[in-house]
Amino acid sequence: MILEDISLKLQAGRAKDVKALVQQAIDEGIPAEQILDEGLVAGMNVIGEKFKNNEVFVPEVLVAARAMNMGAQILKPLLVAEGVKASGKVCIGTVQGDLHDIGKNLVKMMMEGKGLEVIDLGTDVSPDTFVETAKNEGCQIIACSALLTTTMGVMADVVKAAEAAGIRDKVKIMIGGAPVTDEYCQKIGADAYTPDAASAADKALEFCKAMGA
Ligand code: B1M
Repeated sequence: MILEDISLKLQAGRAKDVKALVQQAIDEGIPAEQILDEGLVAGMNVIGEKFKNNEVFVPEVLVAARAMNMGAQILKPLLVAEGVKASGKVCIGTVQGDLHDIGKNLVKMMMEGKGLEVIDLGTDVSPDTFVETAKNEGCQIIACSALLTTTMGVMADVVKAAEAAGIRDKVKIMIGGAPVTDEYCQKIGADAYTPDAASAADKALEFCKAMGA
C-alpha cells in the first residue's frame, strides 16, 4: 500500500523517494489529508517513539524530518485547498542568552508532524518576543528551550512577562531542555515540562485540543 511505503521511506530518511511517492499518491486520487495522516505523520510518529526509546538517534530524526518536510511541501497547497486547518499554533524558541538549537529544532519538527503550525523564533529569544508573538499571532502555546543552567532562569521571566501582558490565561507555557525538570516547571508556574521532542509534541497537541483550537 502506497501510504505505508511513504511511512517506511520517511522512517528511512529517503526524502526523494518520499517526494515521488507523495506525488504518485496524489495522482492516484488519494486525499491530501489521508496522505499526510496515514503516510507522513504515521512515519514521523514511529520515528518519534523510537527516538523516545533510544532506538534511533539525532541524525536519523533529522533525515526523517527532512523527508517529512519535502513530502509536506508538496501537500501544502492541496491541504489549504481542502480546508484542512492546523490543529493549533505554537511559537517556539531557545531562550535569551542560549544558542543551542538542535533540540529546539527537533521539538519544532515533531510538533509540525502532529499538524501544529509552529512559528520558529530561533535562538536567544527574549521573554518579550515570546509574549508579543503569542499575543499578535494568537498562539495557544509558548514553547521555550534552554540547554544552559545559566539561561533556564529566563523561562521564569517568560511566565512573568505573559502575566504582565495579560495573556497568561490564554496561553500554555511549555518548557524543556537538558537542565530543565518537572520540579522547576512547577516552581516557576509554567504549564508543562516534557523531557523529549516526541512527548513535547504530544503534550502540545493535547493542550491545543483542550483549548478548542
Ligand atoms: Co554547549 N553546552 N555550550 N554547545 N553543548 C552543553 C549544553 C553542555 C552540557 C556541555 C558540557 O559542558 N557538558 C554545557 C552546559 C553546562 C550547563 O549549563 N550545565 C554547554 C556549554 C557550557 C556551552 C558553552 C557555554 C561553551 C563555551 O562557550 N564555553 C557555549 C554556550 C553558547 C550559548 O548558548 N550562549 C556552548 C556552545 C555550544 C555549541 C555552539 C558549540 C553547540 C551548539 C550548536 C547548536 O545547538 N546549534 C553546543 C553543543 C552541541 C552542546 C552539546 C554537546 C550537545 C547539545 C545538543 O544539541 N544535544 C551539550 C552537551 C550534551 O548535551 N551532551 C552542550 C542534542 C539535543 C537533541 O538534545 O538539546 O537536550 P537537547 O534536546 C532534547 C531534550 O532536551 C528536549 O528534546 C530534545 C530531543 O529529545 N528538549 C525539549 C529540548 N528543548 C525542549 C523544549 C521542550 C521540550 C523538550 O518544550 C518546549
